[in-house]
Amino acid sequence: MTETSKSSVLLIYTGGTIGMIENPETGTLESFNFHHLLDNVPELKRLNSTISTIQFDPPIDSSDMDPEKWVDLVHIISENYNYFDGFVILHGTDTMSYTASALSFMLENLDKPVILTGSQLPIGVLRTDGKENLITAIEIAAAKENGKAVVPEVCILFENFLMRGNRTKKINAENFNAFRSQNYPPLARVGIHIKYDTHLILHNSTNRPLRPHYLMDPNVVVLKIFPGITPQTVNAILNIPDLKGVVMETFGSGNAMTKQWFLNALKNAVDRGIVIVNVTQCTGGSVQMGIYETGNKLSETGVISGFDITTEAALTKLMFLFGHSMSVSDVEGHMKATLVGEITIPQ
Ligand code: ASN
Repeated sequence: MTETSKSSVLLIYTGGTIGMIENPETGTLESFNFHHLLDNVPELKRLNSTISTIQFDPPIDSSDMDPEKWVDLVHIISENYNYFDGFVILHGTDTMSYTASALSFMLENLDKPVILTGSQLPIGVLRTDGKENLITAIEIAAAKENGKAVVPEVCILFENFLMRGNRTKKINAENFNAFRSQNYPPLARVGIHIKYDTHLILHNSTNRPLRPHYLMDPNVVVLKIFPGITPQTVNAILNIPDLKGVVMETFGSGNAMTKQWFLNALKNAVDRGIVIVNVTQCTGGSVQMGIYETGNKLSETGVISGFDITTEAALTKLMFLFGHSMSVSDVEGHMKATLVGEITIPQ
């Protein structure tokens, strides 16, 4: 039986469409304040949990999210950690997968739920998806079994699915089902009941207390390969001053051009200590550099496989690892291993 009674949840409002309101003069959606949001969901008072709130001042569109604000979130969670059973972060959908990925690395030894949600339509709009998402997220953050959190992970709850945050991508700008976790099954399916798939959920097995991390190095970049990409473009990116890590989005199972200028540019960057992680441009599946000659050639340059990691998780993981001043070989070692369930390592 899942117990939700007497749980306390901290609701952190960062902004996003869920709390926006239409500016009558310009017709654009702008962030509004938290009280407006709560006024529109009187149902919250009927939940069994005690809910406390805190808001970003000012609330932001999630396009303005950045590593400093992830640090703010980590501060809020760690300073309130002992007073709450779970945390719900209301967040814009556009960068929600980046924030969920970053927090999964920054909150080491997490043993309480941190559930991100938001909506496609503002909460004051009649057909809003925000109410259901908010209420379900609180229910999940409050859920306990034998006194322990049911889902002690950083997750995204959106419409019908509860997903491991660092496995998600925003895949639709229109549908209410806006997120997918292609390479890992949902942790729960939300319908009339919330059905948890308990064997898929990670539990902190160390028994160590929460260890919050506050250091992220932004000297990373995404290089998306496309047919016709020029040497000027590739070289300009790989020679960015202070660049430490590259998430290289390649074709299919990790393939890219075999042109010599390209392979030389990669090898040269790797020799200068830049970590280049190969991830696929596809929304699902894994990099397997041994399958095709093209992938093999990439391997020979020193590019490493990201396996089935998402771009969002690879980028924030590089920021996190370099933020802790790790050596290149340590960063490479960690990129090839899973820290918090972000990669399926092939057997
Ligand atoms: N632009 C909004 C945001 O990411 C989109 C949303 O929340 N649906 O903040």
